[in-house]
Amino acid sequence: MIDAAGKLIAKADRIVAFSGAGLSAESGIPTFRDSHAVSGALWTKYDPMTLASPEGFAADPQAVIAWYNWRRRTIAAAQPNPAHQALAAASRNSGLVNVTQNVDDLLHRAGAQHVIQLHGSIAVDRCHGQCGHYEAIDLANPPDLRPCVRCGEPMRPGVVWFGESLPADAWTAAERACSQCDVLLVVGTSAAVYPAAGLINYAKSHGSRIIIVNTQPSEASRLADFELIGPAGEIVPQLFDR
Ligand code: BJW
Ligand code: ZN
Repeated sequence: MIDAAGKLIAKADRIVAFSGAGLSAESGIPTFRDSHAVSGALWTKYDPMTLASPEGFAADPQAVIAWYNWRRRTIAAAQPNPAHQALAAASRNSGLVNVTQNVDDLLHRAGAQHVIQLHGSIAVDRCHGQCGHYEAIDLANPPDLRPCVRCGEPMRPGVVWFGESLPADAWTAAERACSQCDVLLVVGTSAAVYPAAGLINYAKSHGSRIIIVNTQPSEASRLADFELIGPAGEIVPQLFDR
């Protein structure tokens, strides 16, 4: 299966990698369905789906910021894994486009070009009051909950929460890439969160072949031409090793 999928990639002109939290799991970053429990932490009484929402932020902004700052420190201490490295090399060498749901910076740190972040970036804060103010964040030393210097509303992570729109420029670029690719390589996503997960069906309906890499079946399994079950850090490099 890996050999046949690798041959498909080798002969493809245009490849898009569509990734999720499983891509960064082997770098030590928990996925959304993993336990985020840390004994005594402020946010452990909530689940990640509650924390990643405007309602969660309104109910307990301190807990939401504490959770994001814990994740920021985890990301700062993490390193790109062999799957990030392989996708980054393919982006440099053959123009592979990375469309990712991940908010971490591990593809960038692996040297990837063409990275489209559908759910924003954890490396910036933005004004929750939507005055447009942004600030870059030192992931190793993130700031506590604080007001926007421009309008006084709270600052929040520059990510997309449930019920919020995806960045229009990122969405447009992702749709364009997925409508034109020969192969969509889907790595480490449950494919349960929309509209991002809809890109898989969108690419398939525009003629792309679908290769899925995941440690278990996902919501997208039925769309796969090749479903490769196993860790991304082991399988993805083999797909480009020819
Ligand atoms: C490995 C591995 C290894 C592990 N190797 N694999 C249409 C239909 C139904 C619902 C909706 C719809 N349209 C909109 C909705 C509502 C909602 C939604 O989708 N809800 C679902 C839960 C049903 N979507 C939204 O609200 C979106 N906004 C929107 O649609 O705006 C329009 C609108 C406006 C107003 C009202 C209504 C609509 C926004 C979605 C934003 C998602 N945000 C988050 C948080 C980002 C910030 C942060 O990081 O904190 O994005 S939620 C979370 O889920 C995060 C992720 O990017 C996203 C996807 O998760 P992902 O990456 O797939 O991770 P997991 O954990 O789910 O899966 C990991 C996978 O890896 C697993 O399969 C493992 O097996 C695998 N794995 N180790 C390979 N080593
Ligand atoms: Zn503001």
